[in-house]
Amino acid sequence: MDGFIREFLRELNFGQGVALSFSSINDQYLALARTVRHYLMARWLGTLRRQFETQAKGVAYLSAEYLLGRQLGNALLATGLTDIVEEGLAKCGIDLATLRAQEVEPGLGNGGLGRLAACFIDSLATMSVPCVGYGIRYEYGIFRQTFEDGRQVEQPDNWLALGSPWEFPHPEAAQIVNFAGHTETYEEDGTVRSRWIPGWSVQAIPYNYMVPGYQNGRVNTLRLWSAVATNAFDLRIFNSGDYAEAVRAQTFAENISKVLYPEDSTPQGKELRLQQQYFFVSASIHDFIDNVLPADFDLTHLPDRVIFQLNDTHPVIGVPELMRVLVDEKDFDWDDAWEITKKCFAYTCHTLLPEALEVWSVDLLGRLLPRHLEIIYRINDEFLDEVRERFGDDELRIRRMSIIAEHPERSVRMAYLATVAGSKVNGVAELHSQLLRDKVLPDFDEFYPGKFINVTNGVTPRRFIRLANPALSELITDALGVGWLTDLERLRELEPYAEDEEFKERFRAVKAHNKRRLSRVLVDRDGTSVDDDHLLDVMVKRLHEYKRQTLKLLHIVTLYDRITSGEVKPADIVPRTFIFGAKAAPGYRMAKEIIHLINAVGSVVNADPAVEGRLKVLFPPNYNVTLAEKVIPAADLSEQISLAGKEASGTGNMKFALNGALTIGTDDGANIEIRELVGDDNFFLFGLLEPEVEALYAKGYVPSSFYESDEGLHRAIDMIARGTFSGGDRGVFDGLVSNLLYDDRFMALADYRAYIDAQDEVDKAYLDEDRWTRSAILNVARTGFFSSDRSMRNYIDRIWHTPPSF
Ligand code: GPV
Repeated sequence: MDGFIREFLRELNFGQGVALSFSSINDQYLALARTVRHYLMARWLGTLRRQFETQAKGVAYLSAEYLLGRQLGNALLATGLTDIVEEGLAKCGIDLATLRAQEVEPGLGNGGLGRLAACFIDSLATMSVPCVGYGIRYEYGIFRQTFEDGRQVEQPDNWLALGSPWEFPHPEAAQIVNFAGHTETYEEDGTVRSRWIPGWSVQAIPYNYMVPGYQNGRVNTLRLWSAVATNAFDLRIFNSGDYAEAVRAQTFAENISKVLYPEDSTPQGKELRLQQQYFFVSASIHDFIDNVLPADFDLTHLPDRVIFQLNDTHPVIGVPELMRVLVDEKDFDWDDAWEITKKCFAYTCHTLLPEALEVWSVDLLGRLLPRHLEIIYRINDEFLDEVRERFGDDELRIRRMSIIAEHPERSVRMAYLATVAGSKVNGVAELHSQLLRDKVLPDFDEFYPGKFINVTNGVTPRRFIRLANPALSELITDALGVGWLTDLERLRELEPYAEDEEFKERFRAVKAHNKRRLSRVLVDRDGTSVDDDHLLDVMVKRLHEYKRQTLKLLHIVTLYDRITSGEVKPADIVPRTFIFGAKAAPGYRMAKEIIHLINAVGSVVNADPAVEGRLKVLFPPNYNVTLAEKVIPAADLSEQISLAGKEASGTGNMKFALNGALTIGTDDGANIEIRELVGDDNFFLFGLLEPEVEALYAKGYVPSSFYESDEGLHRAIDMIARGTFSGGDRGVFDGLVSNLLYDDRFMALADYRAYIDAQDEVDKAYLDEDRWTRSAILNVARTGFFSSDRSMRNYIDRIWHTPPSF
């Protein structure tokens, strides 16, 4: 401990340049972060050295998003230093928790997809599998959400403002990334070759982050790219005296990594976004070839050294980029290059929503990346030749399968390109993978037998159990001993404890403790609180119509109606606190109206004395990883109520179950696998099944018929329409109400009655404390499958073939 104190004070004095007695909390946080970093450094350098020596095959995970969450707690956990640091700081009169709270989380992702990437790299480091995570160092991450009069207002997320102690910039390892210009052919040794004459370029500066394994001596690397103007470009204009133009050029270049697109599941068809994608993928592929491989490496053997995993379609432009590098820069012939490329990529699809399948117009691609467009055309021509060889001149099939779509405008279907190039294509939960094969890409499944597989998502137990829920972790360790955190199926051994009275009592105490902890956090940040004796009912996830936050609202309005109409006495209902957490994409109008309605319902319900405090609706703004770590461990009920067939997997659902919340959910995504594991008695299932949804769409869905025939629904919708939550103004939620009654794409009204009935079952179950506790313990005991360590084992065995290295 004395060693730690010395190092810490040294960082404070020499790194921050302040004396302890004059230091701010931020000084102390930065000094502590750098001190903890020292303890990981030997492992990091060791990992890099051994990796270079062994030249073992590794994963290059290509992802436009990494939703990392705070780093300090995880770094302390990885080193096993938490206790020493806590005591050492206490001797200096400093509270570790205060310093941890000072960290601004790097919000370099939107939601599930970005958080999944962060869980995966954590698991790979913990399993000693070589991996480099590649992505973008956005200067501004996901916006900070505030509410004004109940409406979402976005603030910039200046996460770097107070210092960024976890990153290591390496300007000397910059890559040049080119754009635009034209292509030309030329002759060399009697063969006609192509080359790209780019129009402009930027520099990609890598910033390295440590990805520590859990107490295993390994530290992998996350390498995020930042864009700056090339010096040459800059200086030439500057010297010509056009200073404004020089500044403009710089701004233009630096815009590329300026801000994360706050879209979730819908591609924003903007040129800048395509620039971002090519920027990080090109820099990453060159970085791997130049800096990870030895200088004399024969790229014929590239597939023995790396697999580039495409996290959805965002990095798919890497496919033509690798082809371009091999053919244009490294003189491979086309066929050899294609054989190599096909083995080097694999593709994960994260959606089924047709509007979320990314396409780029040929016009834009041709302007920004002319050589890549030529390469994509050739890949497509050769692919369609193969299709013709197999199926004859089936023109309809050819049109269906073409990587190039002709309508509404000529464009490149990035998911098709990824499927043709990828050695494997995986969905993220059983149902999703099945629907991907049967509904989204059936021609490709027929054409490529064995290419489509499932890998069900997972979450890291280090962050989402050990760090987020220390009280539960201690209880588990008391029962099972150590070792479960890296072998999460061992949670099964908790099953007998579901009948153990003392254990059950302690389990309830853990929940109560976590609720009080959450309550303190909410008091601090928003001046709200959670009542101890309330059922805590939580729906946290991006705001999306398909996820159906409106269905949750209809339930709350129905309960409110039961009270205000006199149907039930407040004292006779199970008291509940509802927590919503959700950001809406800034341009997604319906999502923003739903946010407004949640806040409006909250204001009315929370203030109405008739409710006698038995219902409470909280919507803490700016839901992020940091808040998730406090909310999830406190929850009793997890809301996973997407329309069946729309949520690819969900990963929040897994975090809740592992923390002992019961799920109320539809037969969708990974909910299905959760229910199979925990058992019907410990899961509240409701709603249409996916085939029923399809049948109802096919026969013609008329939402208003449900409104007409269900009194409770009728009353709930009328309350909203009448202005109950908008001071009598009927206009405010008119758009939302009309949407529900006359469109309701995601069938909230069709599932309303089943949902309300299931919620009434929840109430009954909650009143039986013993039964509830038993179910909650069984949820923990039976969901060890959802560790991202298991997901990673699946990827390794079925796709990557990258065994643990050392
Ligand atoms: I596509 N997902 C996301 O967060 N952003 C996206 O752009 C796309 C998908 C999510 C899915 O919606 C979740 O169901 C899934 O659990 C998650 O990706 C991780 O696979």
